[in-house]
Amino acid sequence: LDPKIVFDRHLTASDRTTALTRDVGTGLTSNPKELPPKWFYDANGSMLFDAITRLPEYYPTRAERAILAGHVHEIAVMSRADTLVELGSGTSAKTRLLLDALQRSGHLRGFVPFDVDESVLSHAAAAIRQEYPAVRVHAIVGDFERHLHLLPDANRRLVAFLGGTIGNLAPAGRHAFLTSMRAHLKGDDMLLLGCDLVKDPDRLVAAYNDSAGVTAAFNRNVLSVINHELDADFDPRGFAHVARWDAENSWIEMRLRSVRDQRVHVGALDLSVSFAENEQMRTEISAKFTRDSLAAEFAAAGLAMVHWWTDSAGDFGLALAVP
Ligand code: AVJ
Repeated sequence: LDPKIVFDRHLTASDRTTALTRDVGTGLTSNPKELPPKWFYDANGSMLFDAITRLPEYYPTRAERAILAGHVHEIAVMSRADTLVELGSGTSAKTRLLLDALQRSGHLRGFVPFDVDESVLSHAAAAIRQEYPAVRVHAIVGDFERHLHLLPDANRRLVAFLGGTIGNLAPAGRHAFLTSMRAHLKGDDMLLLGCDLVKDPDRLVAAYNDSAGVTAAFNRNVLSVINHELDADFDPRGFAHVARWDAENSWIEMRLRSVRDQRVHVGALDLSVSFAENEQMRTEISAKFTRDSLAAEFAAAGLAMVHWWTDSAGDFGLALAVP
């Protein structure tokens, strides 16, 4: 075993099953039914999301990468971080830009990737170890809504929360997350947060309803996760992908629409639920921001936005904040 990789599991397989069981039990017995987006990400879901990031319609990943490519040096100089923490790190594709810049600025010692999916995390941790032999990797399998207190300490940390994942949380959840983030940042730590911006609804909807159907497969993957992990019998083909813009809440909503009357049994819960034809179940919200709306949410959590960048089209925003 590589002594320079530490692997912490704050979400063991059994915690994961407990949390999934609770979310599915609650979500399938609510009216309307609902499932939280974190359960998209088993090994197949992480792979499908990775494919989404390369779709022509899905601009956020490319826009955020362009911002990082143009400004990582500034970010590295301002943060002077010795440790990069990445929440929801996935395959850590954009991380390399940050790691390179921090390494060039001369302080970098550690990388802390943090993700709910152990499979994607262990691959990313090993790859980063190989590419950055001088960097210690401390990988954490955890839930950023519950486990921020378990982040390892360092002299100066740059906590990156990229990709717009903050948009998966509703306003109350964002406030709780940012408040908890604020509570765990020390004086010299900084938060680097990426968020998708409000824009023409047609482009937003297209980004979540691509013509190749990859997002539809990603959406249905939550049903396969429940089938495998909770012994359920969802027929994924019995559900159609729906993506709609909710202007009032400023978020994209993904849903699964039952194409017929059907019953589903969840073995692990000994639960049977019925879906009416055309009944819709929400599976994700992806909130969209403006600079001002994000700055206000930071301020309400005791964080100050000290820098703001967008890509040239103004599609995506990257904020640097301090406690
Ligand atoms: C990984 C949460 C940033 O909301 O855009 C992509 C997930 N869902 N397509 C997003 C997602 C559908 C993505 N985040």
